[in-house]
Amino acid sequence: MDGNDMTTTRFSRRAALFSAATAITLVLAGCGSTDTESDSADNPYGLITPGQISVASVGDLKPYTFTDASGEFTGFDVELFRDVTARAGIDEVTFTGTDFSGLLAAVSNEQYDVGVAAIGITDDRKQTVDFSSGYLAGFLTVLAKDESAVSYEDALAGSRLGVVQGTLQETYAVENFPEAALVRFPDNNAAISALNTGSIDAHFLDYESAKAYIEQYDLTDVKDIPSFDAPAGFAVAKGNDALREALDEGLAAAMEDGTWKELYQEWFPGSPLTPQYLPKAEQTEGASPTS
Ligand code: SNW
Repeated sequence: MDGNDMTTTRFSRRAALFSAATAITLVLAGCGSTDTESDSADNPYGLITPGQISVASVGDLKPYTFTDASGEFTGFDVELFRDVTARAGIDEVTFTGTDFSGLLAAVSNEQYDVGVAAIGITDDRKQTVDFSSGYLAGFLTVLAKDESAVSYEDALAGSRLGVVQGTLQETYAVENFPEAALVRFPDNNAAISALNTGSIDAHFLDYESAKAYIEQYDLTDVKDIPSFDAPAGFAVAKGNDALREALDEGLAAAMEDGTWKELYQEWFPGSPLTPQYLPKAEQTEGASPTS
């Protein structure tokens, strides 16, 4: 059975369930029941499994989202998401590692309730999913073994440049590094292995992950490119407004009471704070992201 068959089966099952549920609702409605109201009271955010939120993520984007030694998901985005969902009264959160290239489609197909993986909000992606408000604005980084390996001044012409498929880095490279030979990888670990063994000259990824890999291996940050116009957000299926609004409310509360700031400083020590995500009383104190 291929992926399409599975999707079809799932949708037809859902359709069958839906018509069964509709029939029951109509019968109950005839008896004067308020079944529709109690349905939304039991599952106010339209979760696939009521009371439990399933999250599509990636396992190798340290320190945003990654699996620790015991296989547990953690990182800035993960812990912020747990905090935000707890505020919405959802305590059961299950994370699954997926390939980034299929992540938004999986959320759109309702295989998962949410996508959490430093996913930059863009108009392009908004055609597939809806997003919470932004919660993280940073840089895209070109990482190489050493400065002499590539020439940024020549827009990486002739260099073999790794990108993870489906990322903003891929889009940016196609537009801005036309003379580079792009090598697409399913995830960062595969790309970093290729960089370490010399089969690519550089890898293009998110700034904080680049920093983490620099600490782990002997690598160099060649260039940081601002991506503040595409802050990361939580992705939900199109039209799931109840869930999106609950996430927005939780995010606003986590920013206002200093939780966002605490998590940011824990996971991204030394990185500049973004003023608009700080408590209102502190917003003038923060460094601007361009400083
Ligand atoms: O656009 C940035 C945002 O400003 C912040 O720095 C967090 O990362 C971004 O959302 C970009 N992230 C990439 C993307 O959205 C890669 C995500 C990934 O590798 N999972 O395509």
